[in-house]
Amino acid sequence: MAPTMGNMTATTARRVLLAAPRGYCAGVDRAVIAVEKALEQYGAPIYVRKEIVHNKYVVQTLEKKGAIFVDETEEVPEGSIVIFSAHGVAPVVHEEARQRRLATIDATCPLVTKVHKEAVRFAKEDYDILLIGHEGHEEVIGTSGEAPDHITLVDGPGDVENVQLRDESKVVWLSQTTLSVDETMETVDALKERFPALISPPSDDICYATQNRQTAIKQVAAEADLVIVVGSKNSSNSVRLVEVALGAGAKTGHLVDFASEIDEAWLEGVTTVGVTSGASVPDVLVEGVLEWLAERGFGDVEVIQPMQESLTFSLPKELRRDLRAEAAAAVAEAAPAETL
Ligand code: 0CH
Ligand code: SF4
Repeated sequence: MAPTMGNMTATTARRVLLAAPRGYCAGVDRAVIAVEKALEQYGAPIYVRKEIVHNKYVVQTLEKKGAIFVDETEEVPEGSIVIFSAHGVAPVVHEEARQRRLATIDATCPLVTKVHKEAVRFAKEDYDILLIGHEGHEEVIGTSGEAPDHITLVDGPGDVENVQLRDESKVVWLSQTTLSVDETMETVDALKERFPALISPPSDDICYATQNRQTAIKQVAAEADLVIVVGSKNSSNSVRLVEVALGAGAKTGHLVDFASEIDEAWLEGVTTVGVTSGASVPDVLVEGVLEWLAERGFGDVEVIQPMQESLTFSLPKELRRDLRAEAAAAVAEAAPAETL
């Protein structure tokens, strides 16, 4: 049956499908606030080892407030304060910081720390550990550093054939927290083919935020001609969102840091644009993209939200301790003498 005029108008109208959950996860929120609070509490400069999270705008904004980002602990002047990024560090980095007499604030996401603990436990039990993740990524370097003699990196399904084990009967897989769920399952299936005794981690290593953002963008992508993911090029979870969108039916997909990077040509023949953002992306950047789209006739925005998120993490313990001490001192100073 031929569509009515009314239906035709509805199906050709320009619209945006905005995925939710998107943007900041609990671990990123905690890490960024940790740098901000440290700057307020101790004053600039505060050193941060590596990008606190993989987002250009976040790093630039914190730099303006007095954070100094360095690649290695040895670049931090002795006696200074250094914050470790959300991606986690190997134990050797803690040791280097001790040797330089640095005061450290560890902003490693608790869900990354959970994977570190799993690695330590399985190494103690003398398992071979197959860590699925991207070679060179900071999280993988940090986790591998917990048990370098027991951990072998497996960088995707294509890397399975290269794996060599000490003992095929005692082997477990773990993973980076920000991988594609589907691709990781492909890697695990291929590993199980080769090593039937392979056991799985006690709980998901790919975190709730990574999984939820992928689930939401899949739903959006199925109806989208173009998907725009806001995020930086070095952000693993953001890059994965583009791949997941393309795999779920989006005709095209692009990763942009800012609205100014969108190419007008991407909109040719497009009626539905899907929009999301990585876990390290503040929503102000998504708002910029939505404004850019609205100016080009894509002002109709529908939110697609398959699930809610409510998780939050408390600040790193070193910072909480000092903030508590300061609050207590302020109360003591404000209190009348007779009540002391
Ligand atoms: O996605 P990756 O791991 O590259 O990092 P990000 O973009 O900074 O997002 C936050 C994840 C931090 C560690 O899980
Ligand atoms: Fe933590 Fe997941 Fe966010 Fe990484 S993406 S910081 S593991 S909550």
